[in-house]
Amino acid sequence: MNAPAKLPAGAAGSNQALDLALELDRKVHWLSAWTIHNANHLRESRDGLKVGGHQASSASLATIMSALYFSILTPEDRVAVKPHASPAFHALQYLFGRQSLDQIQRFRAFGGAQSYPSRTKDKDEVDFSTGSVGLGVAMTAFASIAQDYMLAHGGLAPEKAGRMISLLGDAELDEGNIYECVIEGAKHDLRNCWWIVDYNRQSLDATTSERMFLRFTEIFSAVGWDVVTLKYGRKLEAAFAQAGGDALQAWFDACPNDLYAALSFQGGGAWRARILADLPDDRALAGLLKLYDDEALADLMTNLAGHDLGLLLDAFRGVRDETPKFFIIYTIKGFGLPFQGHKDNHSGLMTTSQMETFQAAMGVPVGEEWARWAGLPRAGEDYEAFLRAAPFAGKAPPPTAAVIPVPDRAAFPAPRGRQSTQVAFGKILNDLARAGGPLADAIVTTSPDVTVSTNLGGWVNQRGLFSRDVRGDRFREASIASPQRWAMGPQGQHIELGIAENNLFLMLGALGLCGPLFGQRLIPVGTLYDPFINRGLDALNYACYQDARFLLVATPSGVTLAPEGGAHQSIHTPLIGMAQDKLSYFEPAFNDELTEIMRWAFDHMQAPGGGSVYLRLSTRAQDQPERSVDDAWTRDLIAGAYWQVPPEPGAALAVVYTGAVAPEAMEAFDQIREDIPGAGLLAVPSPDRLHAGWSAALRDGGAAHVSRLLAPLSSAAGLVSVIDGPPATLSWLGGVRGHRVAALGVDSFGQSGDVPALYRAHGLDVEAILDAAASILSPLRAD
Ligand SMILES: Cc1ncc(C[n+]2csc(CCOP(=O)(O)OP(=O)(O)O)c2C)c(N)n1
Ligand SMILES: [Mg+2]
Repeated sequence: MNAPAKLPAGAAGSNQALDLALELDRKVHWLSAWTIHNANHLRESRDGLKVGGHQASSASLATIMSALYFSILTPEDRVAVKPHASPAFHALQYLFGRQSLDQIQRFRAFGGAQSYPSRTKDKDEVDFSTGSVGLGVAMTAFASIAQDYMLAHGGLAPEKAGRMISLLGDAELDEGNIYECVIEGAKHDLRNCWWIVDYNRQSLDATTSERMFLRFTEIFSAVGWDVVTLKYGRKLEAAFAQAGGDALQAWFDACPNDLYAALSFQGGGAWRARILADLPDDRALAGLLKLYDDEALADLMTNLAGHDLGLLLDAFRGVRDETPKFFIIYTIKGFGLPFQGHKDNHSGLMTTSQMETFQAAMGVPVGEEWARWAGLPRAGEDYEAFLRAAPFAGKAPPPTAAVIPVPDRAAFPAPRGRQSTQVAFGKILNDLARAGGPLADAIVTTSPDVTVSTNLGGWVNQRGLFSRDVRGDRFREASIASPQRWAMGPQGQHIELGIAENNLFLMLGALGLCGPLFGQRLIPVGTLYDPFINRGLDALNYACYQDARFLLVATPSGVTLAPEGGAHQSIHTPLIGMAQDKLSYFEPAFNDELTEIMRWAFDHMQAPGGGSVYLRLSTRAQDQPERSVDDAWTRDLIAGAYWQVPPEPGAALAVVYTGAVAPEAMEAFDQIREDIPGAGLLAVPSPDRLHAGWSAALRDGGAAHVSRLLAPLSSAAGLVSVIDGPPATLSWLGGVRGHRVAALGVDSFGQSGDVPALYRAHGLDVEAILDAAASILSPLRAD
């Protein structure tokens, strides 16, 4: 194993600020490596598992981060940090006094600094969570669009706008979501967005494909980005300018990724031997190499731009315009560490003896490993003063956004008459738009090319589409009849996306963070086709993970969308809705349920311990019940269920239903009551909330809503549950009080048909419910 390579040292002849930054950059390298070492080798382990952390990935990006945090970032800039450079991020925050020693000493421990930067779990201020590669990158572009929306709507003063910056690994560029995002960015005139690629040409498994930088340049230029490639450090540039330098540069540029990485690892004489073997007859080159001893040559050949702080500062300072910037910055993975360049270094950890060598090379006194300024050439006050003067030091804590009042029940009437929940949703938004007020003004809708078919048309007609520039509706101008007005402008309140559901969730994520990011809330409402939640599932999870708040309206759902057939029938989304943290899933059957759920959702999206809400709606028209709505009923509804027809004490059966199958459940129930007069009919508009309440009661004690609801039934009673979704959505009800359950639902898909045919085929019709009731009550049942 070779000795640690040189890290940037205080450069003689440069100005004092640069020297200070260079000295502190060494600390960032040191602390990130030490934090990981401490977690793996020094902290007590109770389970014997490897803790992990990425010393090589942190070392690769550390100097780029130092350049940004020490000098470039303004208080308004927001950054998504490459997930596995989290130790470098926390080291920087620690130097700035924004992170505690306790947190970094407990890196990856319960309650300590998180493995990957986390908005919600980390104690220092993380702007955007990262972890699932590619998503944090795209998030910055959508945050930029969200920022433009805020600017255009007066929610953010122009001087408070910043740049949205992603620091990404080069392997993140393999994620398809990046390209979906840049296409959307081009449509929305993306600006003030920087993506800075840590171009170490290594992924997790090995070194990566040759010369991709040419392709990246073409791709990003094509979508309107400025591509800035920073390859050589200044020492290399100086060497290339000397006699023999041209040949050295040509060799350098032609050197394959894996060879370059291997030589970086081998160091010492390996560089010289290889270059001379490749170019044996070039005397000028041989002369140039002679000027360097082996250590100096290794230092020279690994002098890439990403490890040259002064060069990075000049490049970042040189940016003067708003055009999105794509920086390709060459780096070496594990720079300065004994496994630099080794293809297997992604999860590599320095051994204790390697760490001792590294510590000595870094000049950190033994016993003072955590001390901020120990081993640095100047007094601590000098560094403190330098950091205090950095623009980033002026970053204020996340603002608290004012709560937007939600109209009361009287101002929020349920649409009347036979119709589907999808149509009713469109009417409710339309009514809100027409009535106006703070809630309507705060709502921003977005949809991936299904705006019209998810019934947002009325809303859009009134509130318009968002665009930074004004664009007329040509069809309207030409007096061509269309129910849709499609004019765009800065005041528009609908963001139309192309068909990429992943982008929808990232857009909702960004819009749903406007409160904490910019100090003023939006109420984002996104619509899509229910089956295509799967397409953007990781981005949905990512948006929830960082506690973005939004209303997701998915429609049409289930096999009830009968004639559309298999590809559009979503059968398992209820289980997604139940399993997803920070997302409450509702599937109302009637409009009075829908309006109360929406009123609650708009509050819940703003509540400190709240979350996002997912409405699984249907295109099936339903007759609406005539009933009055009061607070007690709404409480039950929001807790997940209410008795539509309460059972008599000791009843032997209840029919339980969710969503669009309400008519079948009700008709079957009417027939069942002729035989079992005391039976009950339980409406479950939110299996998710009902189950969550049950889990919470098991955990915290107390009676669960569901337990109270089921209490009147006989302990020997049967439950027949029915949903246009997986039977498991409701079958757990049997576990609450030990009732037997016959759970009806959909467990196969793919067949077109009409509703009667499909409900028959899947066992959701009246006959199936009656059969299930008969079977569960039969004394001949095997159990
Ligand atoms: C969506 C997703 N897939 C896989 C992983 C596992 N993973 C973590 S880092 C990584 C490769 C990172 O390479 P790169 O982005 O080049 O970062 P480097 O460490 O080289 O700087 C992978 C595959 C992940 N975090 N997210
Ligand atoms: Mg990489």
